[in-house]
Amino acid sequence: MSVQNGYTPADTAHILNEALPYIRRFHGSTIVVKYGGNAMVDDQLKESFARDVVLMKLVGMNPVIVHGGGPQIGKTLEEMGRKTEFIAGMRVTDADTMEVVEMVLGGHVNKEIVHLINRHGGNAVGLSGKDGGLIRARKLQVTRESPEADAPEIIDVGLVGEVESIHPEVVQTLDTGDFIPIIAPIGVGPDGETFNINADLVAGRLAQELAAEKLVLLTDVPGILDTDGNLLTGLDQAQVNGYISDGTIAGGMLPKVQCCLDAVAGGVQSAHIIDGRVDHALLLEVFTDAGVGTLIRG
Ligand code: X2W
Repeated sequence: MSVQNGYTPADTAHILNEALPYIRRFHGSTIVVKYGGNAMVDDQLKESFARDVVLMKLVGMNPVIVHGGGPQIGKTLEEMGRKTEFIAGMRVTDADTMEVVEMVLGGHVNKEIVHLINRHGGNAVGLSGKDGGLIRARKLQVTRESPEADAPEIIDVGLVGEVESIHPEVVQTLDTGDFIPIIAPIGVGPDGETFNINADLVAGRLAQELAAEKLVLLTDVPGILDTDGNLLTGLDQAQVNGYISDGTIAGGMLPKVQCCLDAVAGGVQSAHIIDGRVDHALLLEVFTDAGVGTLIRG
C-alpha cells in the first residue's frame, strides 16, 4: 500500500471520516475565535490558522475572528519611545496611546489577518467595533484593594473600555454573504470616544450575542492544568468554579476562564481554551474527537 506523509490511504480515509459528524453538526453554526499569541506571529502557525478558518467556512460554518495584538502595540509604542503600563491586565490608555492602539489593531494587524485569509482562498472583511456600530463601550472601572483604605481604590486606566452592547447586524450580514468577519477590539463610547477593549472580553460577548455554538480562545498554554500540571480536557461550570475557589485556576488564566464561563452561561454551547502553538490547533479542536486544550461545557 502506498504511504504519503506517513499515512496510508486507509489512515487518510479514517481521518476524513472522523470529521464528517462534526461537519454535519456544526453546519450553519457560528464559531467565534479569539486569535492571538504565537499563532499570530509564527509564520507556519499563521498559515495553518488561515487554512483552518477557510476550511471551516467552506464546509458551511460561520467563523468570526476577534484578534488581539498586545505585543504588536507594545512594540510600536516602544519604537516611538513611549512607555506603556498594565494595571489588572489592562493597558493604561491615554488619548495618544489610543491613537497608536487604533492604528496598530484596526490598521496593521487587522489588515494582515484579512490578507492572510484571503491568500488562502477566503473572503475576509476587516472591521473594528466602530464599523456598523458593532461595539458600544463604556469606561471600565478598575479597582484595587488598598490596605490603608476601607473601600477598594478606584484606578483610572484611561480609555479602556468594556462592552456595553453589541449590534451584530454587520457581522450577520457578512456571514450570510459568505464573508469572514475579522474584528479589532475597539469600541465607541456614549460621547463618541474610542475605547481600547481586551480582545478576550470582546470575543466572549460577541459569542453570546451571536448565539454562537463555540467560543475558542487561542492561547500560548496547553489549556487549564491541574495542580500536577495535567491538562483538564473537559469541565462543566461547577467544576470550573471549584478550581477557581481552590486556586487551581489563577493568575492570567482567570480572566480567560471567566470570559468562557460568561459565554456558556449566556447560551454559547461550549467554550474552548486551546494551545495556539500547536499546528492546526483550530482544525483539531473543531473537526476531531481528541481536540486540543480544555473544553468548558454550557
Ligand atoms: C489590549 C487590546 C489588545 C489585546 C491592549 O491594549 O493590549 C487592553 O489591554 P492580546 O494580544 O489579546 O492581549 N487592550 C485594554 O487584547 O491583545
